[in-house]
Amino acid sequence: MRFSSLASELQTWLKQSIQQGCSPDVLEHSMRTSGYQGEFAQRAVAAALKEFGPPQRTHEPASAEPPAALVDAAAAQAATEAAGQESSSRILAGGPNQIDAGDRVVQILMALNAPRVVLFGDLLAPTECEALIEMSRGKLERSNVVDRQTGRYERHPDRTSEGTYFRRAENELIARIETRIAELTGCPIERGEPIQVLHYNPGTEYKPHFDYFDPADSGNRQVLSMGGQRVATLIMYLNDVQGGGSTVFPEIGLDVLPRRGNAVFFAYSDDQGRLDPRTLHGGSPVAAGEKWIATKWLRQRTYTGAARDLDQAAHS
Ligand code: PD2
Ligand code: ZN
Repeated sequence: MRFSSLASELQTWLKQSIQQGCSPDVLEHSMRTSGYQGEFAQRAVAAALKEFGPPQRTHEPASAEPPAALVDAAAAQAATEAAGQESSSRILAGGPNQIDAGDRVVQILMALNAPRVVLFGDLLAPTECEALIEMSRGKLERSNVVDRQTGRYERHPDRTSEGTYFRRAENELIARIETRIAELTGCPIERGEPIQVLHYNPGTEYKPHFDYFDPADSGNRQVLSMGGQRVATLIMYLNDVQGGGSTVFPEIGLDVLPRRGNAVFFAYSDDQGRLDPRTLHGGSPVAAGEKWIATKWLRQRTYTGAARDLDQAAHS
């Protein structure tokens, strides 16, 4: 892992903590309790030590908490509670109204704690939305799902969109958006699956489903071997839809309306670290006009599959 690939807030925290003399153990522990995966914390600390040398003194406590990892916030809360400490039960520490995602300030329009759902505004600029649509138009194919038993990809009446993919950092725009998402979520770029762009014509939809893979299903063995479980979804809306096409969460009665540049983020772990069935969600039928979205799924570990390997989600 390169130190420079870490989110800039995390880089700053690591640098300052090392300069203050924090030991690697303390740094790793602080990161884990802030929601970072153990393996990721270990590698990030090692990369920082390579950059800034061993600490001058050891066993100093970390002076402040590392920036929260949005993706693993549920794990952070579970760790806090397991340690007998009171949890603030806030997704975004300090309750900011906006987040500096590096090259763009992103608005927070709504945040729900259980399940963890955050609605962002202005994540993408209008020109970026238009460019993503234009880049995708000529190469759309009917979307598939994976069969739970066989693992084979097939068309399914529950998912009638068409879509296409972009390899990680395939071009400057994709790389820029991926870096922004990593800054925003605290989830390193490597853990992201390639961006998928989906297009819905009137009448098409994606019936309610889970984006995580049921480990009990034999057909999911292959997808789970390519970076572990999915932990969160980010759906970016690329256009305003004339009618219908909202992203619905039927278990919690939430309906997110598509607005160009906005995005809905949701993480699947509950505060015990278990997969949360309240994250059941779907894309409701487009009633008028068309709908374009770009999705980013985030994994537990580095995603090692090809773009082709992502065209699936489990059915409810
Ligand atoms: O199009 C959507 O709003 C939508 C809803 C639920 C997309 C997905 N899931 C997905 O691509 O997983
Ligand atoms: Zn989905």
